Amino acid sequence: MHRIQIIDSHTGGEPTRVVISGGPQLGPSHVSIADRLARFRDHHDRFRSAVVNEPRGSDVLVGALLVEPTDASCAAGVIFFNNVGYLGMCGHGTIGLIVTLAHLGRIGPGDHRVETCVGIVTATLHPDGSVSVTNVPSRRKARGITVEIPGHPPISGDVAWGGNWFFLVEQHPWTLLLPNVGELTTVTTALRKAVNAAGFPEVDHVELFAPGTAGGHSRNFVLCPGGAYDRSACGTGTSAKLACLAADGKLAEGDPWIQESILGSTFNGRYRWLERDAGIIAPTITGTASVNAEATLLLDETDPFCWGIR
Ligand code: PYC
Repeated sequence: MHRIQIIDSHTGGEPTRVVISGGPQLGPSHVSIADRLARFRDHHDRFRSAVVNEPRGSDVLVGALLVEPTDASCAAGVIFFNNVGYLGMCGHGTIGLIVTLAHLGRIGPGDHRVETCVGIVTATLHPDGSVSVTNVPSRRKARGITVEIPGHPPISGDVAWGGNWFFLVEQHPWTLLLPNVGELTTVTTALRKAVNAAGFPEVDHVELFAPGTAGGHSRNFVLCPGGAYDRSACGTGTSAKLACLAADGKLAEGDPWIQESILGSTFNGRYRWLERDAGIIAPTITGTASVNAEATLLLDETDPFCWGIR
């Protein structure tokens, strides 16, 4: 029987499962996190499925494997994963990870550097328990890309990086309300396929926007790579949004941007310029997470679904 110790939390409704112990051996701490992710993917992918997929998890769960950082100034290294693969960065997951490490008594209020496979982020645990994540440098790659999906008018959006790749759509005919998630999932899946075919194969998240309804500047619906929608406002998606707002001159450096999720939970965003001419920003996303389970997963090879339903 293999045992995996986990702590679950949610950030604005979006769950994170941090693997505390029992994970695969991915190599020594001088090996880059990106290379350890490759080893995870190539040799231990069934572990990913066992942790986040049914019957122990669900399509919406994001896993966070704690690993030794290569950079000694970091409090932790982390590899994020989901129902279908691996994530470069994860904003809600980093907030969940920091709250989990605080829950374990491993960190206290203050700044903590966290090494991900796409770079080091800085997470500040505030005395009130909220967390601000200064994400990897973010930027818009392409503006006003128009695609067509069957049965709908042409849709234009921007392609941007916020630790993951997004297609961000402001103008569209859909209503961003929870009862519509079925339709929203269908159209954003079609949009992703269309934008991939239009020369942006890297895009794996799609983000629709509408005016805020709970006091925020905007509400979003975010399709994640495995087909689930983000219950939170999506930290990397909000970073990509800030990069677009900055590039368009619609939000000044340091000004607040409140991004609502489809549930109405919020992230507070702001940015500072890193390279104004190149449109590169350092986004900071603030949110809260709640720990809701401490558990041990049991992997019994005689269980026909030991490695998850794939
Ligand atoms: O918060 O960055 C995020 C995120 C990505 C996928 C799910 N959540």
